[in-house]
Amino acid sequence: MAVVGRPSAGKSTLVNALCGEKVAIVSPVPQTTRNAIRGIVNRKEGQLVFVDTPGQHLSERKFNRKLADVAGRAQAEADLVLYVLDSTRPPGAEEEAVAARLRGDEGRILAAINKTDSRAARREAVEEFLRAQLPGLGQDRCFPVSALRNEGTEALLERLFSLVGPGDPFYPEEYYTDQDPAFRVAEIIREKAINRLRQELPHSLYVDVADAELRGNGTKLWVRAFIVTERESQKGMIVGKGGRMIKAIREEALADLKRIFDWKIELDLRVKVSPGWRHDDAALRKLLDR
Ligand SMILES: Nc1nc2c(ncn2[C@@H]2O[C@H](COP(=O)(O)OP(=O)(O)OP(=O)(O)O)[C@@H](O)[C@H]2O)c(=O)[nH]1
Ligand SMILES: [Mg+2]
Repeated sequence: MAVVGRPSAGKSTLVNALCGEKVAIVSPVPQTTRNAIRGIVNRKEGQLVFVDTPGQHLSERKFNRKLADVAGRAQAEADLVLYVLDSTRPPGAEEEAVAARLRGDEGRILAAINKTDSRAARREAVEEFLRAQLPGLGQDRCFPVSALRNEGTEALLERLFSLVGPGDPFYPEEYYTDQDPAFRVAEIIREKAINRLRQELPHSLYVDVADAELRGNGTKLWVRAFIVTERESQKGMIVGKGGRMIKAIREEALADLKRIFDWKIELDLRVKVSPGWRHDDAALRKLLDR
């Protein structure tokens, strides 16, 4: 099931809540997710595979077009589509564009009206929007949820299990994601870097895991990673005074990685400049074609 919606609607937070594990990284900055990221739920009723996608943004820039392609492919390939809407923001032209891509396909869609915990939530406004934009979507397919507080998610899961037909599981039962360790390490570092540096450099960084190997008879994962930025002037911000910023990013990443993996983790984290990587086809392919 593809999970789609505007940037920052809470898609990744919701996938994590549904899976009960940290599958996808989260930040207040739009366009945090850049890849189709799978989160897997295993129960006695069966297996659900969620495909988290990049937020769909109105922009013709190359980077944004590529992110939209990732989301579009996931939406086309899935059996069902979970459309996540942020009830704290008025639905405008961007939301209409997302809804337009779903219109006519209502039989495959469920809607999650998210952030109902917030005082700014306007659930009725979203329901009205859905009635107007997706007339074929029944009220019984719209689920108010708070991904942040994991509320309303059980009803949604039960409904999903009731909708999918029987079939063989795609993944072994102990899997909750299909991401390889190097990718997860890169994503966790990127989450910490975005959250620390969001005022200064929202989208202009990526993380490259240059080397990773198991050491100590397979007890330790050693990783060398680079935070890659577009401009020399940004390098100083990431390193910080006396190296304080990169040290904080490294420590926060390590704390998460220790929770995720059974290995001891050794992380050698550095900063590198790659001018204009967001306009470079080869760099984008490497990042986005997973
Ligand atoms: N109050 C509230 N905030 C939420 C909820 N779900 C997500 N958020 C916040 O919304 C922001 C965006 O969350 P993400 O899960 O990264 O959103 P996303 O849709 O995956 O965003 P992109 O990957 O950028 O498209 C974060 O600051 C979350 O903490 C919710 O249920 N309630
Ligand atoms: Mg996301």
